[in-house]
Amino acid sequence: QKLADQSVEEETTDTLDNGILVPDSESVISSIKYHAEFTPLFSPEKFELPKAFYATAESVRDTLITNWNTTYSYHEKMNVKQAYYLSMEFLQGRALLNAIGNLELSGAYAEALKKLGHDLEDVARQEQDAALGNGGLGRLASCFLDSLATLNYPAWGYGLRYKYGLFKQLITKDGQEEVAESWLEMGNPWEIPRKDVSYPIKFYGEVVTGPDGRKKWVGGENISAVAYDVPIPGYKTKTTINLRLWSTMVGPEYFDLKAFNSGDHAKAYEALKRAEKICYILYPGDESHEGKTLRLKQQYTLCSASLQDIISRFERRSGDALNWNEFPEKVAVQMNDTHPTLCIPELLRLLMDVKGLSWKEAWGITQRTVAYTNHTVLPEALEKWSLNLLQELLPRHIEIIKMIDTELIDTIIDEYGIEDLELLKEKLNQMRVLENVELPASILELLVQPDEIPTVDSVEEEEKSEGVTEPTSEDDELKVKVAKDVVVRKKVSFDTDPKSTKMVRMANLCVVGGNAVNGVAEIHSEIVKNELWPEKFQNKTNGVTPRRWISFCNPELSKIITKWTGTEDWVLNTEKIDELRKFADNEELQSEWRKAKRINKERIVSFLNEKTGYLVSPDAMFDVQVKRIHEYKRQLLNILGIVYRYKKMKEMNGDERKAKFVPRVCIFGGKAFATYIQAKRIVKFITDVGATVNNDPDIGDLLKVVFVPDYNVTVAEVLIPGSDLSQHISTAGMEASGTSNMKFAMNGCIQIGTLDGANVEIRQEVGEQNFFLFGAEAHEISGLRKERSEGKFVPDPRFEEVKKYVRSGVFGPYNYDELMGSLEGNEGYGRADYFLVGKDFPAYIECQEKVDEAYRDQKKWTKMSILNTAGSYKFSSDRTIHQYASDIWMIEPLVLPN
Ligand code: B1N
Repeated sequence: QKLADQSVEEETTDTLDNGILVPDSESVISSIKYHAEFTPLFSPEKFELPKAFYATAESVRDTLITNWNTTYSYHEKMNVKQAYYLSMEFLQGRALLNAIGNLELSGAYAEALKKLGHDLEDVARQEQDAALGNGGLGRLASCFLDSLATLNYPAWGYGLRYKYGLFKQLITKDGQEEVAESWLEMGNPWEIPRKDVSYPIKFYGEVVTGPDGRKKWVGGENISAVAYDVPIPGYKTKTTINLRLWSTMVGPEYFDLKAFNSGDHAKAYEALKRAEKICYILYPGDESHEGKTLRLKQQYTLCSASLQDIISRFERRSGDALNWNEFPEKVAVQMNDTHPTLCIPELLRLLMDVKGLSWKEAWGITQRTVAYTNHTVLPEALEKWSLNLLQELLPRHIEIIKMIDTELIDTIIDEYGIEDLELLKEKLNQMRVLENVELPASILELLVQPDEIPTVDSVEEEEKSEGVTEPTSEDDELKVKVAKDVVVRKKVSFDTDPKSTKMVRMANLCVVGGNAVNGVAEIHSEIVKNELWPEKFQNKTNGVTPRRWISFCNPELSKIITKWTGTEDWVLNTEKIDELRKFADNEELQSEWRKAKRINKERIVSFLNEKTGYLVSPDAMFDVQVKRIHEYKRQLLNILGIVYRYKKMKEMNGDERKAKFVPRVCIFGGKAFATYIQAKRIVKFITDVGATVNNDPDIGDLLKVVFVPDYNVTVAEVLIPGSDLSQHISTAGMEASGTSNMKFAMNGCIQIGTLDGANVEIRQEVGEQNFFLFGAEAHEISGLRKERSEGKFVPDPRFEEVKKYVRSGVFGPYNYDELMGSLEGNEGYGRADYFLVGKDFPAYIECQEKVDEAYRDQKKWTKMSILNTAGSYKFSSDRTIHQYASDIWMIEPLVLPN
């Protein structure tokens, strides 16, 4: 291979009307060749797939960096208000096809690679998923970045650069096994290490007061956060925003040379290891003290480094006109759930202790700057940190948090008064930031009426009545104080329990500290609302990017949408997709629609075959539930429904079976948190059912059950386009929104679901008759649970039958007592069917019969499918981002000049 031509720009042949230069395949070839030659990762003679991927990615990265620089300089010059999305998770998936798709270079790259002897798809498959997230919350952050760039909003993402992302899931005979995923091993072509951008981060230490009266946090453990920038290209725009990920390290001065020379190598590296450990893995288990400290260090690193970066940008852009009161006019910080809550005390600390502002000024600025999105109402997921741990790790922040708590108590007393102390007590317990912490003395004093305050006389009077003849103390003042304290405490009895831990409630801190609080779907936002600041509470229904989740993952369907809506504009203006509605009965569209689905199903067939060895028929209905494994998401309801179906099949002869049931391939996928035993049992159960059913010669293609290992963004991109039915069957009121439900609807999959999260809005948009609804509603749940725990629930005989069948051992030797027992609330199994699987079971299997019936009529089914796609346009993350921009962040798009 000879040295490639480096002058890509000169060979550029085309300019689009948005000013973007489009290189032709020849210039792409020379750029790929150039990088193949100068990226000496692989053998120089050959141009095999891994090398082709890295060279291609490097070549795309050149364009990204050019656009990234242009965007940055323009933002710097215009100095407009900018939004910062802080998230502990970004679930980016693969970047190559997304980048060239957004840059409209897919054609040029496919052609270039073909000439170099490779297929673009094969090259793209070389890329590892960037899995810096657990599930919906992290993927939402990534969809938001795509929309922000596409819509030309001045915005950045901030996160952590975990060395190991989400674990890789293996499915073995024992169920799930976790393996570390080292996605950075071969190098990450999409990141730009910024050794020039780093900030000091401190842990532990102590707070002292300086001669100027300012508080100073000194000593402790000191590390640096170093930036890695990931350019995020928008679709059909030059705007390329930044995802800045922090990595942690220490400078060479922390390398203990003395220890090293004396042979104590471990000690020499101690500080370095301690610093690097912070960014080793996504969400370390937090059962242990060590784990908790590490997670808190991660959260604080994200907050502190990002805010120092934001503040230094604000100062630089302000120049001589620096005015701290204008900070909220230039900066909006969005906290993705409570994980970055420390932003609030950290911004206060930086403004007061470093920049010298007063408490009042700093508090006002902080409240105007930050906002909070809530993603869950599950009590176990609401973050609380022990006061002692925080005190130890972040001593200055705990002082600040106590000040916030005290102000909040004042506000609550102002709002509810002190007449009804029971009410006040209830409100304080609900809303305070600190939990199980005594009220400050100044507040206790407020709560006593003047005529209740003891005097020297009244105290002596009381002493006499209690038979005390000698005065107990000479000090009248002290006596009165003690007596007063007793009165107040008795009266208000804000009893703290010395045995339980004092806690900091992060959601409460976010609600006081932020200017907006939003839920992620209508029904969820209703649940989240609070009465003290009604004006702060909002809804922002989630969305997903139509680029990744329609255009790039489903080119077959995209062609059809473009043809029937007459334009490609729908990718940016999804409301155009609604035009399909009027052709829903059109036979030509219907036949094209089915053909596209068929192609996507065939892709799934070979994918499943490669991953699991099972060979399924594309003629069957593909019935899919893919999401994190969680009891509230009720994979157990799904698999028990399948077991029931299997049992009924076994009771029939071949002809009856064929007449009654539509052939189905039931596909599951999802990871269980490594320490979540019950979730892991569910995985094991599903694979056991599969092993029995799939090898049963009586059943053949009528029923297959497949668990796809290692579900991730890339697997979703294969499964979603080819699904017929998708399941979103959480216990009502428990799934905040869900986002895969939106992706499935966009791809013409029909849903079976409960009235939960965004399902409610999806059903409204696609039409009730195009959605299979079943199950109890959110407002009924607490009553049903009560009934359940009082033993008043009478289970449907079909539910009893199915559990008995499982226990009979048809699915192998594994002991299913624990799993089935959890549905009954037997002694030792904890909450009695808390997720109400038994309650919803009959409605669910009856609804599944309706699904079969509808599927038999392919014309009807196809119409429903078209109407799902047509009605899904609201769920573009472009819509969501416009709403955040105009209702919370107050930012405007800034289009780069040509
Ligand atoms: O956030 C998604 C929603 O669509 C889902 O309904 C919701 O379950 C999900 C602690 C979470 N809520 N909470 C989390 C993630 C990681 C963690 O450490 C909580 N994820 C959700 C997007 O709004």
